[in-house]
Formats: sequence, structure tokens, C-alpha cells
Amino acid sequence: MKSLIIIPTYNEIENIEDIIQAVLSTASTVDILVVDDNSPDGTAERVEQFMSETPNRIHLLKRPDKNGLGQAYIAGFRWAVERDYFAVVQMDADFSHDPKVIPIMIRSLEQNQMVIGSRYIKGVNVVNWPIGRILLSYGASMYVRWITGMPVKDPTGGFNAIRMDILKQLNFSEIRFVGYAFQIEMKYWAWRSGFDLQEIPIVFTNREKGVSKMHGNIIWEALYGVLYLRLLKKHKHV
Ligand SMILES: Nc1nc2c(ncn2[C@@H]2O[C@H](COP(=O)(O)OP(=O)(O)O)[C@@H](O)[C@H]2O)c(=O)[nH]1
Ligand SMILES: [Mg+2]
Repeated sequence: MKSLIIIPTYNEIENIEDIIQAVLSTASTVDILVVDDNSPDGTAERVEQFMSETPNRIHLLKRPDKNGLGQAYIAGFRWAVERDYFAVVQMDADFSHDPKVIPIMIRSLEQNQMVIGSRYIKGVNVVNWPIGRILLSYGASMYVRWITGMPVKDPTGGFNAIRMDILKQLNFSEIRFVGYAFQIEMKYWAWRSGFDLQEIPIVFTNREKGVSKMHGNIIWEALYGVLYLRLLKKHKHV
């Protein structure tokens, strides 16, 4: 059965062709869904070119406005649950996540319900990030564990896979965050729902092309978002 790799994009013209090719070549059993928020650089048009050359395996969701990573993923999840996939994999367009890990994640979902690509299982596996960004990310992971008690070493990571039968149990309208907080929120929901989360080691490499879209408010959202999740106990045990 096939799995769907969901890639949110905003101005990824320099990466999109290569990432699509790299992902498609990992296995014949993966399809791609690009969720583009009307990138001014023409990312979506580039995807459409590809779709005409490789029909069936590439899909595109075009959204009218830049609404953040979380909403792009929710739109992708809604698209996926109506189709016949074994699992979805979340990954970035900028090669920070190595496509070669995709088949390992999918295989691991035969035993587990959610697989988390983790930079912090043993030390810090991040390449070419400025020290400030590493400290922020690592500090955030400790903060999340401390506040929530969730036993996940890389709660803000964006390279994750979830089985479709589990994803179907998520009430999409409950998800409210946008950036790193969205990634935390997904894992927190799965953990509080009692699903087993398996962390596997990945190496995160800073992008070589294009620019990061993660700034300012997204960090604040993560800081207060974690408190919100914990204090209001938004997601109940099932
Ligand atoms: N559709 C959509 N994609 C986004 C948005 N913000 C970021 N992305 C994509 O999400 C992925 C991760 O973003 P990136 O800027 O690389 O974050 P960083 O790696 O944490 O610096 C990339 O594929 C981006 O193009 C957004 O508002 N909408
Ligand atoms: Mg990135």
C-alpha cells in the first residue's frame, strides 16, 4: 500500500524539483503532496510542470494565502484521509530532512503508530546551524519535556510519519498552532491519546538554498503554546 509524503512549501523554487525527484526515487510506493501557499516565486507552477511529466505520483494543493506550516499540514491531512494511503510522512522541502530516511520510517510504522525523526536521541545531530539556533532548538526540546512530561527528545522536529488509521482519529479542528508549536501539538496529542511514538535518529542539515521562513512570533507561539497545552489539558486521554 502506498504512503503519502506531504511537503509544505513557501518560496522553495530552488529546492522543489530536486526534492520531488529525490523523494520519488526512494520507493515506488510513495506519492507526494505539495501544499503551497501561493508562493510568489512560482513554486506551484514548477510542481505543475512535474505533474504533467509524472502523472499520478505528484499532487498539489494550492492555497490562496500564506497561512503557516500548521494550516498547510492540516489541509494536507484532510486531503490524505480521503484517500487510500497506509501512512503520511511530514517533511520540509529544503533537504534538511534526508529523503533516504523515508523508507525506514514507513517500515517502522508496521510496528509503531507514529515515528518521530529525532535530532537529539544521542547528542545533537544538526549540521551547519548557527550555534544560537541549535541552543534555541535544544533548549526548546528540554522546555517541552519539562512542562509536558512528554517523553520525546525532539518535540519540535518536522520529519515525522504517522499511520493513516491513527491520523483519522485526530480532530483536525482542534489543532490551532502554526509553527514549531504545531509539531509539538501533534506529538502531544498522539502521546496523550496513548499511541506509541517511536523516535528514530536523523541528521538535520541546514538548507543550502532558499531562506528559512521561521521567525520571531513562531518562537513565542511555541513558548506559550506548550504552557497552553499543559495547563488547559486540551487533549484528553482516550
Ligand atoms: N505552505 C507553507 N509552507 C511553509 C510555510 N512556512 C514554512 N513552510 C515550509 O515549511 C518547511 C520548513 O520551513 P523552513 O523555513 O525551512 O523552517 P526551518 O527549517 O525551521 O528554518 C519548508 O518546506 C517551508 O517552505 C507556510 O506558511 N506555508
Ligand atoms: Mg528548513
